[in-house]
Amino acid sequence: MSIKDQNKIRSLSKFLSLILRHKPETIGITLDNHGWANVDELIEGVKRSGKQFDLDLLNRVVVENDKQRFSFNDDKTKIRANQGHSKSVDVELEEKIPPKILYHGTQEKNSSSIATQGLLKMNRLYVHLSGDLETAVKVADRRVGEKIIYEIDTAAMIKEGYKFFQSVNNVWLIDHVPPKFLKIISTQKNR
Ligand code: HQG
Repeated sequence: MSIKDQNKIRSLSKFLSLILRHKPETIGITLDNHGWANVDELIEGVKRSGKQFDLDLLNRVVVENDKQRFSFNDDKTKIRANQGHSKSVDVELEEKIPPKILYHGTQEKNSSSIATQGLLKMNRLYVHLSGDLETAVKVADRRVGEKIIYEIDTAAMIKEGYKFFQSVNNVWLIDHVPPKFLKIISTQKNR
């Protein structure tokens, strides 16, 4: 696949994340209560917005996606984002016991607020955590600035009755992580 081709798919993926997680109204469509968009309406809407788009490209965005961000329903008439929403939808997340440690990467500038408030979901429906350190570092590196990585003591949280959910693309999600369960494991310059 050429770089240009890869960039086109990546840019469409970003646009679909906007539509299917945050602002379906951008292309004049709606999501149902479970976050599903009608595939035909989505394709027509994206085309109306001026982008070249069709079912083949949509299939490629879904299949080639590095994080498997999107899923079709069984008969491929509907599509939704697997996680990351700010729009209030129920994507039927599975409640699950996580590994003993999960990770969260962010910017150092957030650390004093996190020290007092813990990890908050901010504009999304959940706080996003990862099962591996590498992913947390990548998440932190999405934004400019010194990064900081937290370890979350999930075993202690489970003992206190906290519920964890996992999306179908393996992102760990929770409502809130209070500061007492957080441990800073790395602070370093990234730019
Ligand atoms: C921070 C991407 C100050 C939090 C990624 C984060 C992820 C606080 C930011 C997914 C805070 C919210 C989500 C507090 C949390 N005070 N700042 N008390 N509590 N924050 O984008 O986790 O590629 O909503 O640390 O890979 O960065 O789009 O969350 O920095 O999985 O699929 O507030 O988005 O996935 O930012 O990223 P975000 P996130 P995709």
